[in-house]
Amino acid sequence: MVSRKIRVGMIGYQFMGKAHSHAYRDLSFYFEHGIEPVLQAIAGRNEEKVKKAAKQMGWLSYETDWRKLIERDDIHLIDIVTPNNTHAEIAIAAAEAGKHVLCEKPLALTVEQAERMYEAVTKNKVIHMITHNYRFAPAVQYAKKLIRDGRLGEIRHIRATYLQDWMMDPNFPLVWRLRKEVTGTGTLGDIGAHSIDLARFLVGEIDEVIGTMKTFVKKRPTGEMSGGLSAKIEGDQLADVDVDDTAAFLAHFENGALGVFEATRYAGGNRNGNRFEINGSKGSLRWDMEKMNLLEVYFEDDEPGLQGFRTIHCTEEHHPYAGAYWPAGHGIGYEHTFINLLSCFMDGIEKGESPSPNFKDGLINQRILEAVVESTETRSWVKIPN
Ligand code: SOE
Repeated sequence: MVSRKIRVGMIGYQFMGKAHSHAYRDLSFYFEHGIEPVLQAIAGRNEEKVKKAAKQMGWLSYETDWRKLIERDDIHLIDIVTPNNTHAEIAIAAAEAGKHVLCEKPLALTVEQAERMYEAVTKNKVIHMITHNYRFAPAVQYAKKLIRDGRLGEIRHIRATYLQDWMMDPNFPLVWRLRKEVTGTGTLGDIGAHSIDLARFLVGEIDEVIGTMKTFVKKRPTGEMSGGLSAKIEGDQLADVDVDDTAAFLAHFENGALGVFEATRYAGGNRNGNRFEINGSKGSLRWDMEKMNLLEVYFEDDEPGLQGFRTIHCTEEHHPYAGAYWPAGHGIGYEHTFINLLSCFMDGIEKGESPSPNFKDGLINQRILEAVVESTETRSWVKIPN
C-alpha cells in the first residue's frame, strides 16, 4: 500500500505526550493505512526539556513556541497534550491554519470554549478527535458490539465508577490538575469525563443529571507534576484547592436507562479503577480497566443451572482491534488503546470524516460536566442542552 505521510506536530510532552508519541511510533507495527504519521516536531516552552523529550520520544525537531509549530508548512496535524486551559486557543489556531486536530480530554474549560472549538474545526473542515482512549480497549469495543446486536436487550442500568488514589496524601502538591483556572473541574472533568464518554458510547445520550461534588482536602502545598502521576512540592506555602476531589451523579438517559456515576481520587487501593456494569433486559456486562482484556458477560437465556457471569478474554480476532496484535490470550495494555484510537484517526483522515469521539462528543461531554456542576450548586436535576 502506498502511504501518504501526515506530519504531526505535538504540543506538550509529559504523561500524555509519551502515550501519544509511543502510539504514533508503533502504529505501523500493527495497522496498515494509506496515511502514515511522521513525528515531525514537538513544542514546549522549556528548550532544554523539550529538546530532551524530542530525542527520547523520536521527534525530528522541536519548537519552543507552539504558534511557530502551527505556522510550519511541514505540519499537517496538531496534537494537543497540554493542560486543559490551553486546549481552546491551540485547537482554534490549528483549525484556522487548516491542520487536523487531536485533543486531550476534557475538550475545554467551559462549554463556551468547547462550542468555539467545535465551530472552528467544522468551519475549517479539518479532521478532529478527542482522546477518550478507553473506548478503544478491545473489550469495550466488544461490549459495544454485544449491545448494538441486541444481546443485552433493552438497557436499564449503567453503573460507572472511576476510582483513583494517587493524591490521597494531603501533602500531595497542588498540581495543575487541582487548580480550577488550569483544569476547569477536578476529578469530574479529569476522570468522570471518561466514564461519561463510555456511557454515551455504550448506552446513549444523557437527558438530565443530578449530582454532588466534594473537596476533602482544602489546602495543599504548592508544586507541579514531575512525570506520570508523581509530583514535587515547590515552595513552603499552602494554597486553596478550588476543585472537586470527588463527584457523584445520577443520570437519566434518553432511552430510559438510569446511570449511576462516581469519580474520586480518594478510593485507596484503586490505582486506575475505571469500571462499568451495564444491565439490560436480556443480559449484563462488566468491565474493569485494571483487567482491561477481560469482559464479564451474563445472558438471561443461558440454561438454568449454568447461569452466571462468564469471563471472556478479549484477545481474539473476533474482538475489535485485538486481531492486529498477538495470538489469542496474549493481552495488550493501556498504551495500545492510544494506538487503536490513532488507527481510527488515520482512517478518518483517509476518508475525510471525523471519527467518534470527536469535538462534537467533547462538546456534549462538556455540557454534561457543566450540568453536574450546576446541579450540585442548585441541588436539582439539570437538563443537558442540545
Ligand atoms: C489522572 O487522573 C489521569 O492521568 C487522567 O488524566 C487520565 O485521563 C486517565 O486516563 C488516567 O488518570
